[in-house]
Amino acid sequence: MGDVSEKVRLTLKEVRALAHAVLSQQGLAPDHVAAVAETMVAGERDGCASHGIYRLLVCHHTIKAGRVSVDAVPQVTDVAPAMVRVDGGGGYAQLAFALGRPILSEKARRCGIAALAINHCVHFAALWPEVEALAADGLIAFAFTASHAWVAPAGGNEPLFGTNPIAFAWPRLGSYPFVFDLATSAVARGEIELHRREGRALPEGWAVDVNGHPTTDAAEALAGAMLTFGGHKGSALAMMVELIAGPLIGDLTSAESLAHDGGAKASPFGGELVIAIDPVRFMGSSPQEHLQRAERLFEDVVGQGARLPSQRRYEARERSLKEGVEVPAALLADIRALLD
Ligand code: NDP
Ligand code: PYC
Repeated sequence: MGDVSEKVRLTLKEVRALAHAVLSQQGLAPDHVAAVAETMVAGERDGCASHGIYRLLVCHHTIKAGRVSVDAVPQVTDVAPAMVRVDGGGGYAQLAFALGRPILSEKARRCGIAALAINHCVHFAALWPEVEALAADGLIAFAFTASHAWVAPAGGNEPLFGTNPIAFAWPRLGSYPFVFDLATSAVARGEIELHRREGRALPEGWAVDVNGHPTTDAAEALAGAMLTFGGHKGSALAMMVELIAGPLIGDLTSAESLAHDGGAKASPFGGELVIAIDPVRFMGSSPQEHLQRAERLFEDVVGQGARLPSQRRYEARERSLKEGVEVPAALLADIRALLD
């Protein structure tokens, strides 16, 4: 391994071109390429390395393993006035979300609250781009997806839950939306993979080895079990995600996704649940007043010297839009090697 700290600066245009080149070369259909590349560019732009262009290596592996339908055409079903379903047909989730989003937004505005169930999709991405897009439509949004059984429930030490992220967005007056997006494990698995690539030790409390003993070794953690954040509380939330992004929408749990994978080590396969709320409908006769009260809450958090979730991300975005991004040279070399 070369100098793991060496970095290369790229413009976002170069990041996008690289993502398009790698994904197209793998035979991914152009509409999927555009949707998938954009989520990676967004990750890199916002300083979310575990879900930026590192994911090109993950997609390459998943496509090569035949675990994603490269030309899937998502099918939309209008299930009910407040529910739409998009069957991803075994393709990546991004295109399915792009098709479902305008329908979900329209239904949420009409009904006050609405849900989008995405089924049979391959998921490798962060959820914040999706809830942030719904906030741009003026909506409050939640998103949930299960992954592979990598995480032990609190009190156990066998992998059962996925890293099961929960994302939330609240549109704000005149600024970026309030967004959080967090794995219900102590950290996303992608972050542990990056630690392994770069030979960095893990903080304590992220994982146990195959014998159930605490470990700070990334390879041992990947072979053993990850831990939930906040002990039994994260465990309960991880379970909720299993239920509402799995059986509730007729899709796989993380254990079922891993079984479906059959040792291919491809990205998780299953469903995603997205819920959107129209604040204007919920807030009654004076929505502006209530949105203003929410603004005071945000100001009170920041006023204590605390930071809002996504503040780091938005600051990274401002910087990247001006200066481009720094990518580890070793990662870039591995990605470029896919084009040889
Ligand atoms: P982090 O623990 O880094 O961050 C989780 C959230 O907490 C972010 O919104 C972050 O904002 C915020 N945050 C972090 N530190 C602070 C702080 N000091 N004060 C206030 N807010 C803070 O992320 P995770 O490792 O949990 O997850 C990373 C990504 O992995 C997510 O985007 C998630 O969607 C993705 N993921 C995807 C999965 C899938 O199956 N598709 C599975 C698991 C994870 P900020 O970004 O500004 O730091
Ligand atoms: O980082 O845990 C993760 C993850 C799983 C699927 C996509 N990202």
